[in-house]
Amino acid sequence: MKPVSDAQPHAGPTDTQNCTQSDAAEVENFFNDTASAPPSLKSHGEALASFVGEQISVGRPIVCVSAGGTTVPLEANTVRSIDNFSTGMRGALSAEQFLALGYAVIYLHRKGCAAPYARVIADKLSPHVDLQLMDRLRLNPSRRLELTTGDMEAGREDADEALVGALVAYQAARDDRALLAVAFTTVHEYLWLLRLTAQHLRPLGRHAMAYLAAAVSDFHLPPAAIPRHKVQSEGGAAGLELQLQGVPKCLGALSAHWAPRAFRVAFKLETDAALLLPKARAAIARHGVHLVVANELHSRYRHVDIISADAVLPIDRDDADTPIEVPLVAEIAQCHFNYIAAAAADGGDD
Ligand code: PAZ
Repeated sequence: MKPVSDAQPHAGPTDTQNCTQSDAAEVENFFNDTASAPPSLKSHGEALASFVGEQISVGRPIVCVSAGGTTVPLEANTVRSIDNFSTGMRGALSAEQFLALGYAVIYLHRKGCAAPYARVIADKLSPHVDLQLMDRLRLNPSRRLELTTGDMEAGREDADEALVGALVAYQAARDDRALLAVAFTTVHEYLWLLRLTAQHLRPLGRHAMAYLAAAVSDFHLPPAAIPRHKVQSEGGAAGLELQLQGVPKCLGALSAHWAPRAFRVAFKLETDAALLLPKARAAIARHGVHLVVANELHSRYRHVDIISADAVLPIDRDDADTPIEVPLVAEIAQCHFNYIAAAAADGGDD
């Protein structure tokens, strides 16, 4: 069995053939309805263009880390939605590891979920601390943490080592222009922003990576089927029947069209451990990703398997003080490095 770090996507003759025709048609139909595009798409595009340009100019690899769960709104003026479980912690911890390894990170995350470095402050001070609020925190000369809001200063806290470390690391990443946050809530926003991000990564060729840990809804109400106003309950003893449809499978499009030379890592979560390996392998074959990180809900912070087309590498958390994302990201980055080196050795294209 080959080491997982020789990861190649399942044997399609070329990367660009890993998108089945029906998947491709569904994806195309979804993006043809531009009414479902988030209004922020243009500003995100500008931020991505400038961020990617800066990384290219300093020769830094970029990873898009997705994190958190997507929602399926049941109404356009949304009162109710169906949510996918994910705290975002996997993505937040992984993003920190990638930054420590010298990557630039696009953190494509569910608004309000755990975020790199902010997760430490959120855990110790207030669950509301996100990346935006991190910009308003500073350490005063007597090492107390201050929240500055315009002219006001509030919430002075004695900062322990973990808080100081998180704030300093965040500020270093920000000042180095190595971290860009892009937020979604609904599955439709996620799909548009994933495509936009992947398209911006395309010029990096093999020096880009997609590391997709977000928990993305499998079923949705297509944009055209979402009622405008709150669904009414009068006379509704019979309850509410919903006919959800499958969400377009975009991983294949990412592999085939959006960023075909990027290194692609998907995640697979199951609650029935017996399904993990077959479903992870099926994802490699169907979507042309290089690796799938397979995890079971309740053991996900203790054990994961990195699965390639012909190998399985178990990763365990063996030290209570070291999150599993440390060995996980180290292994994934090694696989990415091998992938870049393989092209270079072949006199490759990037
Ligand atoms: O976000 P979190 O730390 O609570 O959990 C991480 C995870 C289980 C969402 C992630 O490791 C994962 O498997 N994401 C893909 C989920 C899916 O199969 O859609």
